[in-house]
Amino acid sequence: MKKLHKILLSSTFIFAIATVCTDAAFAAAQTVTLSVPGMYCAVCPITVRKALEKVAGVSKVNVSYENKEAVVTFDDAKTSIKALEDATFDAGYESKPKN
Ligand SMILES: [Cu+2]
Repeated sequence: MKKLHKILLSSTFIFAIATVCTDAAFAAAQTVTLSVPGMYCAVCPITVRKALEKVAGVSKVNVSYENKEAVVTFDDAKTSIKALEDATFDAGYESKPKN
C-alpha cells in the first residue's frame, strides 16, 4: 500500500508539472500572417487593422496594403486564427493564414 501511495504521489507531481508547462505554452504570444487579398485601396488596411485590434487577445497588428497581408500577434489562450479570420470577414475582407 505504501508503494502504491508513492506512485500516486509522483504521478500527481508529474501531472502538476505537465499542467504548468501546458499553461505556459498556451499563454505564449503567437504571430500569424494573414493573406487579405480583398484590400483594394489605401483605406482597406485601416479597416482590417481596426477589425483585428477589436479581437480580445490581439496585442499587435500590422497591415500591409502592398503585400495584401496582415501580421497579427495574439495570445492563443484568448483567441484563435479562426477568430481573426472571422473578424476580417465580418469587416468585409476574407483572410486566410499564409505559410
Ligand atoms: Cu479600400
